[in-house]
Amino acid sequence: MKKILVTGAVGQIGSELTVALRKKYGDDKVIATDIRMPSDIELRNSGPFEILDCLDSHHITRVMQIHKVDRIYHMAAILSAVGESKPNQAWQLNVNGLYNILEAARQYQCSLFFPSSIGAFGPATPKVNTPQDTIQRPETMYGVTKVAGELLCDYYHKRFNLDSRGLRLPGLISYATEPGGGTTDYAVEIFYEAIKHKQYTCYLRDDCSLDMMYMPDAIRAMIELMEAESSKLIHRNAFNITAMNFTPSTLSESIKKVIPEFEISFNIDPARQKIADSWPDSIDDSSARNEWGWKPKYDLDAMTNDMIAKLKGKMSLPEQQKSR
Ligand code: AKB
Repeated sequence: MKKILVTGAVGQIGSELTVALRKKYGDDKVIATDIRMPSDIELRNSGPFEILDCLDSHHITRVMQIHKVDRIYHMAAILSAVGESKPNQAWQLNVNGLYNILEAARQYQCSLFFPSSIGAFGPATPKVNTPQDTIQRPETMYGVTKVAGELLCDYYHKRFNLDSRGLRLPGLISYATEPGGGTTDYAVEIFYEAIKHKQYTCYLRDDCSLDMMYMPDAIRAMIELMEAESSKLIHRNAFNITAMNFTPSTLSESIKKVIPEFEISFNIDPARQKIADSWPDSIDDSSARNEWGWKPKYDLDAMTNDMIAKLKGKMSLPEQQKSR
């Protein structure tokens, strides 16, 4: 029976991934870890939780030994916008942290999930329908760490036969835990503001096209990839995946169908706009579809409807119950 370790379990992806993994494999089979305690009561009380810093290699191996871990979802990372303001910390956590996890996975013969990103592409990458195998010369520290991560995971697979697998995730939209420090965070913030104030000032241009995905699809993709038949995986460490493609303008049109009074305005943040401009407008995920059957469930309007319904429910809860 699998014992799964999740790093970064308090973050935007980790918090929902931990709950989904506990539902699938059993509460006691999933060890949630992070450098901070979760405020979310369900996450804290539904199974084992350990404070763990991925830069502390001895502590990683101790936790793995104690819990007899045989699969790792390594979600602890610094995102693109924060990575540009703190490049040193981004390298430390995103590359040295991953290296420590890879070494522990090799030692204890664990399978490993690594989240790469559309940020692993750069200005020289073909912008539209970006192929699976293409130029990767990112100009952000976040992108540099993601390419390094993809290569490290490939290396450990080829050299040590480690079962490493990964996805190039697009921007993720979720209601349970807010994102922090990303370039695509506007696509979450906009929903909170639409419900609270019927107005949102966006820091990206109205026509800035990026690939996106609703969190339930992303969580399912991570679990399905790790369960996929190994022999079918050609691009095991960095599958392009996407579910939808929109601009701030088209997202606002979708929100207006549910909240007709909603208005969007723009106050461009040059730093985050520069990052977004260096990423693809849209990516081709046919390798994921062909090699392990990837298929998203939520398109833009389905995501918008669900997001607004779920956020309204969450916002009407008493303060202490709002973290999920
Ligand atoms: C970010 O904006 O940094 C992330 C990503 C696309 O990797 N959401």
